Amino acid sequence: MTVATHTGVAPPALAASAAYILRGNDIGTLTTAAPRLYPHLWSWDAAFVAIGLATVSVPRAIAELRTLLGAQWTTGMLPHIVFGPDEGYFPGPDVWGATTPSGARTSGICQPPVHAIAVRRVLDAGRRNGGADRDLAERFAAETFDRWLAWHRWLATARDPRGRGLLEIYHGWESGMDNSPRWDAAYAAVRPREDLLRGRARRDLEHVADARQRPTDEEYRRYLWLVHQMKEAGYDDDAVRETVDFRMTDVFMSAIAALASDVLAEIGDELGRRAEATELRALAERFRGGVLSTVSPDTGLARDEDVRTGLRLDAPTIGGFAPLLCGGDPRVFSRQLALFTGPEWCGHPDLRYALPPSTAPGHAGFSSRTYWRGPQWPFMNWLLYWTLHRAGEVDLAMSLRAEGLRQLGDLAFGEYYEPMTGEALGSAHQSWTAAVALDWLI
Ligand code: 2M8
Repeated sequence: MTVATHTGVAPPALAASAAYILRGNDIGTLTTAAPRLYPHLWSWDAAFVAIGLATVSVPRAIAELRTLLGAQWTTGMLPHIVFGPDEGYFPGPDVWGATTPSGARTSGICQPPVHAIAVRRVLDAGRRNGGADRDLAERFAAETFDRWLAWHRWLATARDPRGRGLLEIYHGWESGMDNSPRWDAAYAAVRPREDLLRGRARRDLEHVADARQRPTDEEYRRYLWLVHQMKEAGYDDDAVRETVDFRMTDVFMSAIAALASDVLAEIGDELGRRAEATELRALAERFRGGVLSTVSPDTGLARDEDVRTGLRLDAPTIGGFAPLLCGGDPRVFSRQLALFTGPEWCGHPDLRYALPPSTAPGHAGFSSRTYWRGPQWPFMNWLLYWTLHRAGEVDLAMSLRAEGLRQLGDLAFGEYYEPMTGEALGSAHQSWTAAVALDWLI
């Protein structure tokens, strides 16, 4: 289908540029999340990268996922960063101090479990292509199924110890929405040691045009403090849970766990793994129930909870749309659809493109140029597009695709976009941005 982009770039030119970006960020075994700002593999970025790569090379998409799996912890956790050789990121491997038995240098926390969606897309691409790609993709799914299952089981036990259907996170980085207003109240209670940034250079500020696009030093001190606490606890799941100063349930991550457990269950069925598929469907049900239990009758949005205080948090961010990902209650779903497309969100009259801002423009915590506090994120548009399409909301899904492609017509492949002007912000040539453009176009 032909979709005009805002600068009139033809779809083949956009697709070719996206493939060129991914090729440029490829250092062999991994695709860096971005060339300078993020010179390593990030867990959920890698899944979206594999989704994009699958359209042009099934073997290369599989290699990306294998690199991530090669760094899986013995507990089953997939770490949020797998470090490559570059020394230009802070906090790097020396700060984290985590090396797996296989020799991979990693961080000590996780990110949202979107990976089963990538396995699904790789399988679909392999089958579409046929021949060697089909064999490779089917072998890959069969060989790695137990590793993805171990990841989901780890989440269900280590991160949902009471079986509430709500995953706990111990760092805002685990949500992937680092400085979202979702976490403001919890971070306000984190009191870091003053000297934590002294003598250590934040490398991220070297790679953005304006420091206001990134978290503040005060926020970074808190981020580092939590890393310090987790390292002190030896990254032991039980010890971390009891000692860390940040302990939140994350509704968006829980909804992704529900969605991805269903997707992995479907793959399990195809592989003849019936018992595991049943187990995964039960997990999906549990997480769906957890997410729905948090929906505010007042706002219609799902809410995170501070486990240490029991308080539910009402910041109107994209995280509140978790039920759009996992479904489970038609009334909640249709209320969310109306809200999502309405004037407070995608239908806001000042938006350049009808795409979800990361924070509602009317909210006090909204900041149009600051990272997870307002900008629109292309990979997020893709995730919602894919999920809504799967749920039968084809018109809305196709409008997210069309608007998302128009936004990417500047060929900047920005990390995120100013919602009112459409300006690309953060890192240029961001891999997951290029990857979703490819999936949309090919
Ligand atoms: C951002 O997070 C990293 C820390 O993990 C950072 O700011 O240094 C987030 O947008 C996260 O969701 C993303 O996975 C990562 C790499 O793109 O960057």
